Amino acid sequence: MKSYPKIIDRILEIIRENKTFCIVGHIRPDGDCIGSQLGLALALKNEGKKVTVWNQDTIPLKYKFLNLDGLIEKPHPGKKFDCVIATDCASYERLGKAGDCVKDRKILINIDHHASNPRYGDVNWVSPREPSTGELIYRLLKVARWPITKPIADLLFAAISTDTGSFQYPNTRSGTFHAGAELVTRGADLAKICDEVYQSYPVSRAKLLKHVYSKFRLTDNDRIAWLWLKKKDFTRTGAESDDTEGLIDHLRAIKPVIVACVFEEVEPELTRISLRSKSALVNVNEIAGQFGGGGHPAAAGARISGTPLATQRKVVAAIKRALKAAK
Ligand SMILES: [Mn+2]
Repeated sequence: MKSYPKIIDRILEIIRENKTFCIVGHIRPDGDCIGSQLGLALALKNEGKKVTVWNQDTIPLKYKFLNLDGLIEKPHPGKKFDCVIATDCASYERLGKAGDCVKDRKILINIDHHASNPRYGDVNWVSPREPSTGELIYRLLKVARWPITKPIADLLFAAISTDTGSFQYPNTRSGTFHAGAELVTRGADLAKICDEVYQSYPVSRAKLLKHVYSKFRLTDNDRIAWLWLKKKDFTRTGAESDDTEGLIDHLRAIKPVIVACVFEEVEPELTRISLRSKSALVNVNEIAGQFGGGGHPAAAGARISGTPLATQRKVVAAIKRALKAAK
């Protein structure tokens, strides 16, 4: 690699100096989080490190094949680590229980690509230009000249593929394809990964999709699409909260829609919102920020307290303001 950020050298120096590691990821882990956590874990193990991998939440069904060795465990208190590495985690709070259980450490490294990341680590490699944390881990391994084995290639390919919407989102760059190409050369099983991740939805998710298409609403000249997912919709369809990943893309894919928003009932007066933007002029990271959330310019989220109707009004109004300002 010709040139690379200096921070990589600093991170490699810390890794070389230490022995016990804990790699932590965010609550409700996605493909990028899981692939990055495990890909880095395998690489460190190959270097003779003692590695623990913790995530507060259960791995979604479609990503179970990535956790073959059962490396990802539930966090528990009372363990000591030389070095804790957080991957793909936009804030310390989003580590959930994993964050609570890794307080006994010498150093915290934060590797992430969320623009809203407040740089909560002792050492921070936060690169919002990168479409996935998986690509950051790939570059770390390249600079370190550590072997990219087939299992690592599978994990990093899954991470990059899922966070780029299969190499489709606009933040996908030529370097992303180079990384993907090398990972396939190193044995990443494209057919298997795509089958597990994109072609293996449970029937419950298909039922939830039926709900999406019958219940979504359009407003502001069809430039905003929004949808509510209530607890009863999950009970009725047998779907779980994990099954909601990617549902919003069906709203985003409607031609006139610029911003898509999904409201998910967490508790009667607590709503999780997901936002997607199709325009470089509308930054949903900023919209989510108004409600204490964050993410990326094109994809962000927040958790909002209050009645569902009040939340819906506030959020839709904020989206309308952003669209107006974008003119
Ligand atoms: Mn990510």
